[in-house]
Amino acid sequence: MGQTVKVRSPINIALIKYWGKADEKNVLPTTTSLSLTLSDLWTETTISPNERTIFTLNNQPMNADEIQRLNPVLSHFSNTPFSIQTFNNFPTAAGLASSASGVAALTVALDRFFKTGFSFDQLVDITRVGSGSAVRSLVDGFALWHQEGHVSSLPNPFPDWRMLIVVVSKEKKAISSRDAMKITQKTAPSYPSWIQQSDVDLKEMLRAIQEKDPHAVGQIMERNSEALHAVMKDSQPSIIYQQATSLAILAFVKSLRKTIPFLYTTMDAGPNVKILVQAQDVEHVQRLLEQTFSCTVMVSRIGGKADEI
Ligand code: 2P0
Repeated sequence: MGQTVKVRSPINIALIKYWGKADEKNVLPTTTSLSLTLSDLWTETTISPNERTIFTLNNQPMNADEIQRLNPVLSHFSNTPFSIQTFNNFPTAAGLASSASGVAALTVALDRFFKTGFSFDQLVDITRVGSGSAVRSLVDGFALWHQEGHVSSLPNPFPDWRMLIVVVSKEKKAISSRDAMKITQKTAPSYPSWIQQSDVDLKEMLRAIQEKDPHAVGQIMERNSEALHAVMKDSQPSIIYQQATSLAILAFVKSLRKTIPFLYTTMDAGPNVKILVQAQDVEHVQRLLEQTFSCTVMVSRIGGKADEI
């Protein structure tokens, strides 16, 4: 410990979703998930020596609940006091995976600050208990978070891809992913078949990546997202993150495909819609979405991982 360290972690968007834990204590998922990081949407965490430990998020002191949630990560490091300043360059807690990039940045920053010498697999184990999907921000390319807990990656053969994020709402979500996935697992009659279909989707996705078939990747991503929202809806009570505007955007994107064939959507635990698009079409699609829905559309390049800057 000693010098100030600054770490930036990109968010990640799952193409094959994670939704449920086989082992809650060790945060082992019921399915293997696969994602890409977005290099232009990130969390930056700065750790400096300090007389007492303080936490800020976007320049505001973090509340006790938020700090408590970081305990499973913090407990692996020295309790020598330090200050942690965290900044997100995107709306926090709006289905944009802020916990994933936040926890990935925190783990890597603590590791560098205290010069722990943890191996990559040890960092994955520590990160995972802070937030399962955070482990997918620790690697570049297509990140695979395996059912057994470890992480691997595949090179991304599609350098001209971009991701658009249509911000339908910046509100904090009504129910956390952590609680919502528990409800789905316990109550959705279709949860076992969701697991089976996820396995099929993963196998086909890996083949599509290997064969460098962008449309197959997009189609599997879209159907995997639709299945996630269907199994959420099947929970009792129903979990619905999609808003009327989200559904209208999904339909609009489908209709745009007649003229721009490479456009595929995915959604997470929030109302915002993510669209996979080719770089050459970004400006046109962004303008159409902004004009039609009067909402902000963020654009990101793809790639990157949590690392010191
Ligand atoms: C995903 N989500 O694969 C899925 C799709 C949201 C929808 O991973 O309980 O914040 O900390 O492991 O990682 C969000 O869940 O949950 C998530 P915990 P996490 O991206």
